[in-house]
Amino acid sequence: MKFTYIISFILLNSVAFATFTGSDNFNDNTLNTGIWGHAPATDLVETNTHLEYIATASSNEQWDNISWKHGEGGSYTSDWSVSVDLHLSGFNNSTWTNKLISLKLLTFNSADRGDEFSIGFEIYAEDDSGTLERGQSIAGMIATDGNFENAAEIWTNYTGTDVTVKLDYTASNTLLQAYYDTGSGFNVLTNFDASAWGMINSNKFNVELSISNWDLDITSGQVYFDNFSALGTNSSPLIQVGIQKAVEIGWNSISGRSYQVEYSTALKPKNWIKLGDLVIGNGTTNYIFDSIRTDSKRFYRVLLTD
Ligand SMILES: [Ca+2]
Ligand SMILES: [Ca+2]
Repeated sequence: MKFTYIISFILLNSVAFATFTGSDNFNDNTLNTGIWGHAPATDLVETNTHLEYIATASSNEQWDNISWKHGEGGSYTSDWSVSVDLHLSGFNNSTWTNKLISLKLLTFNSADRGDEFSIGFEIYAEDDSGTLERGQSIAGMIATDGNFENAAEIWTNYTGTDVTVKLDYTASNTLLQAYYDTGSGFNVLTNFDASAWGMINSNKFNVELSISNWDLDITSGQVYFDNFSALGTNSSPLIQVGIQKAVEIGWNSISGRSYQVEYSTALKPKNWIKLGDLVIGNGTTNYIFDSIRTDSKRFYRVLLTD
């Protein structure tokens, strides 16, 4: 039996796949643009170990957001859950007219921004058809067609500064639920059977952290997100594409003879592992490729088997 050693040492780069699950505690004060889409997000800044919103008042409603890039790996065919801490402090709306600050965690159809399901924390004084309404509340909203004027909204008054909110989906009964926790455990605020949505079998939804500000100066420490978490699996039909390092093994061959390539992670292993099937010699040089995946190095040998 004749064999040849071809020895390779290869260092691997990390390989990125789309996964739904992940988290961010915003503690290193640099927004991770690998996991967050950041447009426009000019007023959302990762600082003081939070994702802070800092802005100057404007009579136009100001809006900003970041989106969880891995969100599009999720679908309504598998369970998932997303949560984040919301903070709102240092405001007094007793003298306000037409001012609002709102933080939201939301999911929506990435194709048309419809089919929105959200939960947020807001303080406001809004002129609603001639009546000035003031309040501070945790609010859940379902806007099935993207029409917020006709959205179903459920809220609960809350005057504290911090709340954890969560959106949760169970595929078996297509149930979306919005939860909040003000320190004594999660309560369901609202829920919705998503089976009415045309996107139920698609993979395309976004997860977003969003801010609305109407005419308020916001200084550091007043408004922030923290401790984002996403749990879930990618839908099975999703095609994943990744770039892997590979090695090409080549050897001089005799036409018609059979060769077996084997590999190992050690130079003198107890057992070599077959790499693919027998290769028939072409009379010049045969080549095969091996994607080495997670091994930092591999050794190869080629056996003439007949
Ligand atoms: Ca943090
Ligand atoms: Ca960061």
